[in-house]
Amino acid sequence: MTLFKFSRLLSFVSKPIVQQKLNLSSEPQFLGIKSKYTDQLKFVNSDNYESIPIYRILSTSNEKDLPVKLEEETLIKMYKNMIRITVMDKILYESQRQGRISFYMTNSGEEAVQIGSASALTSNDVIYAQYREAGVLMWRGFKYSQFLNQCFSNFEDPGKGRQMPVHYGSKELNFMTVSSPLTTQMPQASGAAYALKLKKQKACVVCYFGDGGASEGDFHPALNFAATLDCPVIFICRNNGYAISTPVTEQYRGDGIAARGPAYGISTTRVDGNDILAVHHVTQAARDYCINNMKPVLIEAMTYRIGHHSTSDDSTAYRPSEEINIWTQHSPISRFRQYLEKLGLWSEAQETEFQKLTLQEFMKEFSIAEKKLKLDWREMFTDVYKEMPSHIEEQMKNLEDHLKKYGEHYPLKDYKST
Ligand SMILES: Cc1ncc(C[n+]2csc(CCOP(=O)(O)OP(=O)(O)O)c2C)c(N)n1
Repeated sequence: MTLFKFSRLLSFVSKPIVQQKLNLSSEPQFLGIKSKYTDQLKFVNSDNYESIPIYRILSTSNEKDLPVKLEEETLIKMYKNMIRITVMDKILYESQRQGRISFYMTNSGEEAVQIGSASALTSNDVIYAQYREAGVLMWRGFKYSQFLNQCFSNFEDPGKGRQMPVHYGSKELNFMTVSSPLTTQMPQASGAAYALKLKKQKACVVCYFGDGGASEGDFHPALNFAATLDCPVIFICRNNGYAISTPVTEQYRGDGIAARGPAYGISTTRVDGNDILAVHHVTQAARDYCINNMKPVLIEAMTYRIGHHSTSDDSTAYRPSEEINIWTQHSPISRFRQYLEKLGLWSEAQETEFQKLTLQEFMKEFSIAEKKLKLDWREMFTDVYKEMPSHIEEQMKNLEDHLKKYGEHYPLKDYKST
């Protein structure tokens, strides 16, 4: 005992004591904080905090010399994709009302956030979405038939008809499959970005989420891990004013979502989400920064959810219809269309023609997808684990026996059979 104490004392004494002398009267020496001392007692709050401005390009005053230079072809492609989303939304929304699909969520009002950001990325960038980002997938080349196969849960849905409509995913297009629990994709996105960094890939992860989602616990580790582990991930918040019936005024008291970025040490900006060129520009700049510096970025895109939350919601029960009308008139689509018309790149006649063709094309795919059978019911038991364990195999067998006896009570004709 004595010997042990003595040797510990010796080792302590033998180490040189290099303690820095703290000078408490001048610069603070606290680890990790770049602050000054002050003799003024002050609380930082919304009265003295300067709100983060909203970056925009498409205003009436400065449209001659925009900081974004895009080929005419690209501008038209961007606009056409915005229209394609609205056509798809209209048909799928109405088809849910007719009971032909079980559920749907529209994207109206947010087409510019989706197409503006997607068009600034490369196909190597990995997407983690919430559920209101169909345009991102569309920009990447997801076909009408693919959207439809998922919504109809038919045998050609790569998700094998297991999830609700709009829970899209595409391995080929680097778009992770959507899942319902809000914000679980956020820490996963940080992790995926960390993996990209380890693999030294010149790509980033882009993670979309809503203003409501940002109140989830998972938002915080996602941002903190991304910052502390220097992950090349762009977080794009679609701040559309509502989380179902909860307005943002009840969601937070701070300066939106953007204000939280610097608190995590993340480069942050706020953009007019109804200005497609501004969204494109910030996403492009964020991507460059993210990949060159191996650091995360937070973008808050200010927009408005013009449609109902989903087909299970009637938003006029909690917000005035005048509010919806105002945003409909100033929609991201009408703003971009005005710009293109001024450049002579679009016209009323082109609009009518394109809407007509898009509708025809979509309806053709719709009737094909609607008629397709569902997968063999046995697929309900596969992929729970990679290999099917014996107890699940037994459950499958039980159902098989059950259907042999009582099959007439089930819609088996809608399913493929082996
Ligand atoms: C963990 C979790 N809690 C609650 C829900 C139910 N829910 C689905 S969408 C939603 C609102 C999300 O709002 P926001 O993130 O702002 O996205 P928006 O629908 O406006 O695009 C809620 C509460 C859920 N899916 N997951």
